[in-house]
Amino acid sequence: MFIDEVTIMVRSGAGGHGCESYRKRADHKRIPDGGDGGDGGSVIMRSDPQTGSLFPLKSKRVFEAEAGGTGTRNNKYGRKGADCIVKVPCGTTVRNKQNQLLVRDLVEAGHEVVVLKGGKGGYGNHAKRLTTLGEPQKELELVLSFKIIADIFLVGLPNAGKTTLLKRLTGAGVFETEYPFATKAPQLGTYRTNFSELHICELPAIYQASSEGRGLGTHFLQHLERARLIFFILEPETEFANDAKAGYDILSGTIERFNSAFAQIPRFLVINKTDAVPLDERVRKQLPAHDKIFSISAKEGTGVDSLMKAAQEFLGVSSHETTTE
Ligand SMILES: Nc1nc2c(ncn2[C@@H]2O[C@H](COP(=O)(O)OP(=O)(O)OP(=O)(O)O)[C@@H](O)[C@H]2O)c(=O)[nH]1
Ligand SMILES: [Mg+2]
Repeated sequence: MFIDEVTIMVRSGAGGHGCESYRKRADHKRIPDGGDGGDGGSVIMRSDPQTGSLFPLKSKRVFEAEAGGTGTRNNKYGRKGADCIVKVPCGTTVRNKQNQLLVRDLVEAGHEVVVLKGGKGGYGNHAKRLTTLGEPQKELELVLSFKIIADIFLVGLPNAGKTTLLKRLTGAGVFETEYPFATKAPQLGTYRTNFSELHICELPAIYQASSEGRGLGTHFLQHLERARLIFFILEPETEFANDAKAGYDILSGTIERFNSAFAQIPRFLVINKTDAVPLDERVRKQLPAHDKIFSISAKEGTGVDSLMKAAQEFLGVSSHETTTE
């Protein structure tokens, strides 16, 4: 299941208490020998490329680090409590629920933030210090929201062939279906050549009434925030629009209504299924001239190589071997 927002409770480990103890020397003098308490564990959030969504955090909502051990006699320090590491997908924003302030944006793999530092252990009475208690446990409620990081997003009307193209490009374990609205959540795959990798994401279908919350709604369009390039997957003929131009208008209108800043994201217009229905030249001329237009068949593979070559060039990744002299 795909979850893009979740609220969790995190608790740091309390510091262990310092120990008050005395050892009796041969001359009967009492020597203080109480050890310090160990520090409590911290709660750390880490972005992890192996974690695909916030779903694993949904069921376990409380994350707690270990408390530090109590100091003991004979100058023995308490054990340090283990940290609690919460793994989140790359692209997770962490906010404090109470004040809504941003704690950190965890974008790159391995980025970390200490969201709650463990309590300091108390002093023992060794070295003639006063014994103190360890710092208590602290807790914090955090709202995590996840935006997919991908180079290319596939958006389109229902049944346009987004899944078919994703599967052809990335070999992702997704399956095309004859019925519309089959893809209910964003699907990810990696397009690999010998020289580079591109992350591709199919978003669920958009149609005329999506903005009113019908079909699958438009909530998932928030993932376009970090998009570098969008492929608008269009069809020469579809039951959801009169022609490719009308389909394009629905997609671009819906995306721009969702967030007007998304109008700036570069787009390629990809007319699919041209094996079955050729694109009418008249319609092609109506499509916006400033966008790049490609005719492909995701099913048969025609045109897909030139589409990806253009995408790689556009994104500045190499599509061929470069030799160094
Ligand atoms: N003839 C032809 N059929 C295609 C092509 N690409 C996809 N299809 C067919 O179109 C139907 C829908 O394909 P999907 O890839 O599931 O489409 P989608 O855009 O992911 O659909 P939703 O996720 O349900 O919105 C399937 O029956 C595919 O076999 C193509 O290039 N040519
Ligand atoms: Mg699909």
